[in-house]
Amino acid sequence: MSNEKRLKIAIQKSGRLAEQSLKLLEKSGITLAKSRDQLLCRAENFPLDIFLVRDDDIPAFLATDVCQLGILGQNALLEKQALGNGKFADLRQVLPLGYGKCRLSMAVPHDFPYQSLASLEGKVIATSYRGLLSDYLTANNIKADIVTMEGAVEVAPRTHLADVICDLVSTGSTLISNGLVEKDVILRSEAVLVSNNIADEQIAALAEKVTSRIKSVLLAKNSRYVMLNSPTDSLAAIKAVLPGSQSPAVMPRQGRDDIVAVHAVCEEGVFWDTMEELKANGAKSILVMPIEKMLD
Ligand code: PRT
Ligand code: ZN
Repeated sequence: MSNEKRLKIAIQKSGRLAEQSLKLLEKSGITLAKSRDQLLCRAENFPLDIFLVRDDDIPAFLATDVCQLGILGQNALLEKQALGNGKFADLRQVLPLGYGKCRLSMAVPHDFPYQSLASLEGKVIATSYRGLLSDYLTANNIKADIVTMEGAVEVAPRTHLADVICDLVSTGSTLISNGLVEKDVILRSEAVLVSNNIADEQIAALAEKVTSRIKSVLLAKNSRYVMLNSPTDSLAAIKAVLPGSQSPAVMPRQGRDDIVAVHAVCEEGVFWDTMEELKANGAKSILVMPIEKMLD
């Protein structure tokens, strides 16, 4: 049997981050050998095992070195760190991943007389984020009672369990349908790649390789390859309009000295208004293409 060392990475088994986390690994060239119903899946083509677990358990998998990398919401990591008495202090956010975006916010009933955070003095606040909330209240010198709830936090004011709530919000529709209004944002969060302190050199090198591949996937996802023809005398204006492009390639067109071809990798979104601005500056035959892979 091979005694090759294997990196272990923990991702959410099912829930809001599960699909995208798995897709991100797959796009990074890591394919699973077994079904997703198991706790542990071996990657076929990379010395890596994937643990499919509840997001709340990922910090413990990392802190105990069962896994060296994990993907979870910043909110979940920071909450564990806030409550963990230093147990999770060594866990490091390596890379924001751009999905699972949400915010942890205070929300109050429509008829609650909210002027500022000070309006919460002496009130009862329901939340699943006791650690982050109590740090926030302490930092702002507010004394309030916290009621911890595992779910359905938004019903707490209606059932008189609490005066106000502190919960995750993404679209805001849950708050609206429960007659609540969003106030202070305590934290903005997204899914993040987290690492523990990796002592083993070989495992650290594998983690570095996976991280670098994920970075490349994210960069390619946000980037576009742009090709266009530019009048020679408006080249400077056109270069200035290309978003997030360092140094476009400029090539002569055979038999034409009035136009040049411009090829650029734009590391920001290329929207219709950018294309219209390019056109207004004289650009012709503008092509915008997705990039499949990119390695710096
Ligand atoms: O089973 P497991 O423990 O793994 O999953 P879970 O049920 O604890 O977590 P899950 O899958 O619901 O969320 C995982 C992560 O997704 C969270 O830790 C956040 O980082 C992120 N995320 C992004 C969200 C939301 N958006 C979100 N809207 N997590 C929860 N919500 C809930 C929120 O609590 C509220 O009940 O959605 C409701 C509000 O949504 P809107 O769209 O109506 O505002
Ligand atoms: Zn959870």
